[in-house]
Parts: sequence; structure tokens; C-alpha cells
Amino acid sequence: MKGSKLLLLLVALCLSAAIAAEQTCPADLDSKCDGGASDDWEGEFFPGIPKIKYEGPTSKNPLAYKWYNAEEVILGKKMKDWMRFSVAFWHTFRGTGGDPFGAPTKVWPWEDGTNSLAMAKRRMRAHFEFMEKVGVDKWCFHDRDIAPDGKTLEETNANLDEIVELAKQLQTETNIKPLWGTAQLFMHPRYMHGAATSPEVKVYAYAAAQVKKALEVTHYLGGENYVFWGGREGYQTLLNTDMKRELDHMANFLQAAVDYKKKIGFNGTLLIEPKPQEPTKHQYDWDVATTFSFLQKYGLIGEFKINVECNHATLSGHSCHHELETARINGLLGNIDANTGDPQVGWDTDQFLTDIAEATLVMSSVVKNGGLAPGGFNFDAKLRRESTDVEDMFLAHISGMDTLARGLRNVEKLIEDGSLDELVHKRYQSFDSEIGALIEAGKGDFEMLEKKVLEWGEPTVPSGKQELAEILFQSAL
Ligand code: XUL
Ligand code: CO
Repeated sequence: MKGSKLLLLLVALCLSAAIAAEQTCPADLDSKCDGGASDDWEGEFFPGIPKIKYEGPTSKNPLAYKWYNAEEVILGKKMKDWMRFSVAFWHTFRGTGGDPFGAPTKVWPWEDGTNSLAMAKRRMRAHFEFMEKVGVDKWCFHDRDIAPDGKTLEETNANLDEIVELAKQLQTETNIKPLWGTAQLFMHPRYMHGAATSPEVKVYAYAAAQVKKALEVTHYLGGENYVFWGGREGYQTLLNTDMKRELDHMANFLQAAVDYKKKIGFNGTLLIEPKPQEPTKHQYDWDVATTFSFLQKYGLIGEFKINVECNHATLSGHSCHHELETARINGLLGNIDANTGDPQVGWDTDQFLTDIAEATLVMSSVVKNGGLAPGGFNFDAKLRRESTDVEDMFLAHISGMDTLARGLRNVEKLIEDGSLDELVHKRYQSFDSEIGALIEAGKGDFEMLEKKVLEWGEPTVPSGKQELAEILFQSAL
């Protein structure tokens, strides 16, 4: 028994050594890769992939847009202005395909297996070429995705500055800007109990220093928004947690971020991204409604909007549409992390959104909101572990963009047809009466209403017409 266990261990060790070897500079890179000392790269990162163009719904070319036509005007705005698409650096350029059961599956030609500054620069160049080819002019990043940690905060910040300088140069050459930046406050072990909600004051301070720098960098790069996703702001058990104290700390942290943003003249929108759990059992920004009440309690309304992520919405037991509408009707809809989960899988699978009905509902909220600017759509979505071709990066974005573009076109059809709006309008028509108007004006006192009931008798209650609503909705898909 003991012997066979040892043998298994040896096999596992050999396998992991082989996998690790694959992650170092691939043999066919020749002079293009020197193990991380230089960021040199000859020619294109994506040779053979053209700039993706709109070819219309009849095109059979997978590397073309069928529905997203950036310059086309739909409902009074260019498609690109409704969408404001953005590439998520972390998924597209740092996603490895690794999962809790398996090693990375993606070995992109430009990766040399190091986490060096040179590698970070080469990757940044690949990222800008990708964005130009796919026709997206915004990007989103965490500080630590784009530049490696150093041994001290000074060293880490110096690394970040070096990469940001390159990003700034590439931005100027391509006219691409960040949709938003953010700080990665969940990967490093120092944040294991949370960042702003850590019980350790030195960790709170470290997180503050990190957000300070991330705000500066986002501002320097011309970012239009800054996101707070509470990576580990939550708890694993209430037995060891002072929830009130942690929430008070989080509010003070966010207020300090508002103050610093103003101090440095950063006019971007601050966004909070709710998520119910993962990685903690309970995240404090559970959903839009919880976040709204938190902002109200701590007097932060007016300083923050919400970044709704569709996969987070379904994790919290809501639909994405519900979360979008809850944000919108409260004046808080600022940005969308456009992804989706899997109906058979219970975690944050971060898939590209490809469901046309879902995209139509999402776009109906966006249209009702008058658009998302200065926010937009961030593709917080990753390739499947099994998708390992460079081309798949393009296909995934094309599919995500076309799906939302198709959603927008469907919303136009629904609005032009008008039947669904009419159905909703009719459903509430009784409130357009004299008494209904009094109630809506807050003047519907109970004594007056009781008198009316005695006069009217038993009300007749009409059908909700759900099936008709579903037919009308589907006719636009
Ligand atoms: C994690 C998530 C993050 C945020 C940015 O679930 O969505 O990537 O969007 O920190
Ligand atoms: Co997200």
C-alpha cells in the first residue's frame, strides 16, 4: 500500500514538473523569447487574424461581426456608444485555464512562464494588438494583473509605474482608454480575512495604500470609472466576526476613497460590484438592494454607482434583469460586467453571454437607462478551460459582442412594435384615474379609500397576460 502511494506521488510530481516545464519559454519562440529578460517581439502577436469587420447576419465568416456594426445608428445612438465594450485584461490575458483540479491549459505564444516585468510588457503589447484587431477601444484592469508584485510596496508601485508608462504610450498610439481600473485586494495572503474589512489594522492600511495608487494610475491613464469589487469583504463564520465593525470600516474606507478621488481631481465614477459569495461564504455587497441600503445608511449615495455582473446576479438568486432594473430605478446603474453562468453549475463560471433572450432583457434596461456612459460593458468573461487556440480569444469576444448587439436590435423591434409597452401600460391604467393619481401623489388616506370601497363594491381583477407578454417578447427575438 505504502509503495503504491509513493509511486503515485512520484508520478504526480513528474507530471507537475512536465506541466511546469511547458509554462517556461516555448522552444519554438527562438529569439522572440529570452526567458523574461526582454519584452522584444518580432511581428504581430496575432498573425493571420485580420481586423474584425461587420459583414452582416448572412456572413458565414466566424471572424466577422454579424450583428455588431459599430457606426450604425440604433434608437438614436451609434451601436458603439450604446455598447462601450471593454476587454477585461485579467481574463483575456491572465486567464490560464487552470482550475482547482487541473493545471493551466493555455500556453499563448508570447507567454514565457515568468512573471517578469519584461513579460508584463510583452503581454501588454499583445493586449493592445488584440483590442485593435477586435475593434474594442476600452479595457479594464486590476493593478496586479498588469504588473508583478515586488518585495515592498515601493517596489510594487515602481513595477506598476513602468507598465503603466508603456500602457500610456500604447493608448496614445491606438486611441484606447480604460473603461475602469481597480485594485486586486483578494489574491495576496495578506488579504485572507478581507481588505477594508480585515480585523488587522495594518492590512486595512495596506489596502488603502493600494487603492490610493490604483486610483492615481486609473486617473493617469484616463480611466472613466473605478471599481470596488469586495473580493474578500465578507465572512466565513459570524462566530469570529464583528459584522457591524467590519461594515463601518468598509464605509470609512469607501469614504476615504471618495475624498482621495476628489483630492487628485479624478472625475471618474466610483462603482461597487455586488456579489453574494465566492470567495467568502457571505460577501457584504450581496446584491444591488443590499448595496443600495449600505450606501444609504452610510451617506454614500451620490458618490457611487453600481457595476452589475450578470453571473453575480444569478449567484444571488436573482436574474441579471432584476439586478439591472433594481439599479436603474434607483439611479445607480453605472456599468455591466457582461457574462453569464451555467444553469447546471452553481458557481461563477464567467462565460461570455450568448443567450439572445437574456441579452435582449439586458439591453432593454440599458436603453431605458439612456445608455451606460461613462460606464459600459466589460467582458468579465473567460474562455473555457478546453478552448486553447489564440483564435478562440477573438471568437469569444465576437460572440459576446454580437449577442448584445442582437439584443439591442431586438429592443428596437420591441419599441417600434409597442405592444409589450402597451400591455404594461394598460396593466396599471386604473391608477391613471382620479383616485389612482391621489394615491400616487401620496394623498391616498385610508379613510377616503375605505369610503371608495364602500361605494365601488368588490373590484374586478383583470388577467395578468403573462403568456401574451411572453409571446410579444419572443416575436422580437
Ligand atoms: C470577480 C469579479 C472581478 C471584478 C473586478 O467575480 O467579477 O473580476 O469584476 O475585481
Ligand atoms: Co466582475
